[in-house]
Amino acid sequence: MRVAAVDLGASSGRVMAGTVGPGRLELDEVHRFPNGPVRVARAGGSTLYWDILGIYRETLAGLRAAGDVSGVGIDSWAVDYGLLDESGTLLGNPVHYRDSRTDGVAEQVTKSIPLRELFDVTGLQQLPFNTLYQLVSERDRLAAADTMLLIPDLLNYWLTGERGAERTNASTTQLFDVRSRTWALDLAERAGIPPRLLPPLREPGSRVGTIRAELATELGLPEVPVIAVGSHDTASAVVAVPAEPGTNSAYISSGTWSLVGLELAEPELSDAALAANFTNEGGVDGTIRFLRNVMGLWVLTETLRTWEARGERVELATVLAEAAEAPALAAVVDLDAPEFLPPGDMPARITAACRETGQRPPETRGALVRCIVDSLALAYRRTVRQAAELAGRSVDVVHVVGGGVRNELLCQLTADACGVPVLAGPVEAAALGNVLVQARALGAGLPDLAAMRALVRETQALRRYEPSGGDWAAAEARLTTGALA
Ligand code: LFR
Repeated sequence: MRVAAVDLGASSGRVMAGTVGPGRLELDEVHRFPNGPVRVARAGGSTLYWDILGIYRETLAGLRAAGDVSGVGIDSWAVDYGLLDESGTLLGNPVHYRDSRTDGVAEQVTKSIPLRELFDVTGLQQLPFNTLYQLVSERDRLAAADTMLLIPDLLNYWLTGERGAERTNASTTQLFDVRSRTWALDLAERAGIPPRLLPPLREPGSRVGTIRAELATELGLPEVPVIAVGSHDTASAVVAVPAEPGTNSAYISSGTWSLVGLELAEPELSDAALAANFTNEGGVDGTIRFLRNVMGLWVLTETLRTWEARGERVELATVLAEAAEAPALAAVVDLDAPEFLPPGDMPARITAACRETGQRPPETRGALVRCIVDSLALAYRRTVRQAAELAGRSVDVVHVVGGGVRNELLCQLTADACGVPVLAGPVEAAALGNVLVQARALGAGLPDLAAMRALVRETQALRRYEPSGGDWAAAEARLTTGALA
């Protein structure tokens, strides 16, 4: 069986043709395109947008390139959305979650809806860009809107004409009740968000509709079903984590963000989970993705962008090789600090963070990249340990999936920092999870997550990294005590 998986990341989008059969799971990348924020001026400032029409155009180009398939599924980053009026017309261009429109909004909302209550209902971590806060930031404009569609749901609407909200992505909005698995309509109302904006929910694996006939004729696309996969990219990536049943494993979905956590059967809503800012996002087959967002490779790619903007030509492979030679744990920073969220001059921010904690800032490019990679591994260590403790589990192996798998230095340092083996792979976990859920929906067997993961283990290249030491506890202490390196 052959299906098309559209996997949209914050820095690139790709369309994969996936082939599934007994002992067979293959991806063929038929189209890849850059994605990223577009800053546009307005009175008194600027707004950071997504180029949503460009994304749609490239999605169509990819589907055309995929040729003959039996199904289509779309996953993307979470939380962002487009608003439609009653006629289905897009009202304004979707805003990027790194835009500053949500500055201070969470603080304002939690004055009237206490954080403990918000967490109790939604199970969600506090991120300034949660859909709830984005909608509140544009509350005055919502009167004109009839429906809010998250990015994959919006593209699905353009492909099929059907409106709805796929559940795993809906669970990231902070408007979704984690226990009843329905929209938290009461909470929406109290936050001033019209409940009519929240469309009917659909389960991953259900059928959204069929590619519209005009599109099929105009573009030569097959008139095939569009399947609601785990449309949150992290939900799809977790489907393809090749965990063995019965093992104590944690996962890190490592891309622009690093999503670090465990798969649970029930949400973990304790005060301690709230204090540690963990989230309970909805997974495929009713699982809970108990995890925390760690800033991720964003800081590294933004660093390269800063250097390139200054006219310095920098190759990722070269600076990573320099970083591998640079002294270990010479300086570490807390990558979860809010100053690393917006686009900008990361080297300057890292230098400032080192000075604030009394550490000597890195002086070469290799040392700066080493500081980022060491700091990421340190954040993984802290988060894996917290997740295990909060869920009352032990962790014997850490699975790393996503683009970060290619970063061998990071994988080794993750094993060192966490003190357990790392199993790295697959790289294209989100696309594989997308393909697997479609294949099941279209009748390819694969009854449950265990069967899907067994197929991933059987067919995908995985690499094991053994822990080799390092004084990570001392490095961790430096983030707070500011002792000189
Ligand atoms: C990863 C991801 C994260 C989400 C962030 C913003 O691509 O989907 O899970 O918190 O992007 O949407």
